[in-house]
Amino acid sequence: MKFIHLSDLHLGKRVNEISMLDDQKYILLQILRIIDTVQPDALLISGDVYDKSIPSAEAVTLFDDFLYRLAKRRLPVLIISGNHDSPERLAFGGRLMQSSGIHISKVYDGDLQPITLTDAFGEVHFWLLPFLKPIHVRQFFRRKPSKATRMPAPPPSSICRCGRTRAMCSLRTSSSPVPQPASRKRYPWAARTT
Ligand SMILES: [Mn+2]
Repeated sequence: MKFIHLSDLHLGKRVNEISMLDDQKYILLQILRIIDTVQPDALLISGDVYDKSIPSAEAVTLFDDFLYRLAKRRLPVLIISGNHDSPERLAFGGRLMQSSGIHISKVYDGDLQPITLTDAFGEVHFWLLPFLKPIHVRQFFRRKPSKATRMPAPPPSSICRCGRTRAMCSLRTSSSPVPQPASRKRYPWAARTT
């Protein structure tokens, strides 16, 4: 399967207070031209559609126009949200757009189903896993550690006076005195300064 992979469009980005929107408009037109020439089976947009989680109206309008032009070409589009995107805002209207071939990752809820596209060689499965942090997925993967992974407590006889297990103890022998911090009495100048 032949597909074009895009990411990090960062639509609406400003650099040193200068809007990149005109450049981004130009780049998206160039991408449409490449699509018309290359004729891919799908377009992937892998995160950071926008530069901010609340994008500017101009950035939203630009992306809306881009999606419309892609849908008119009957080109399947697969989009995931990146760390700059708001997954909820990017997913707005996503289920409605599916019938137009625009597939946007939903807000992660522990359940992921692939989008399956087919070409002359067979099926290709796309798993739209958006950018996630451990805090987003932890609630869906609560598992107790298995018995095999739980470490048994060492028997008391194997613990050295220094608190480490005998195997880990650098003293190697339990009869050696545990080193104590040097007494301040040995350094009379230290006592004078306090
Ligand atoms: Mn990025």
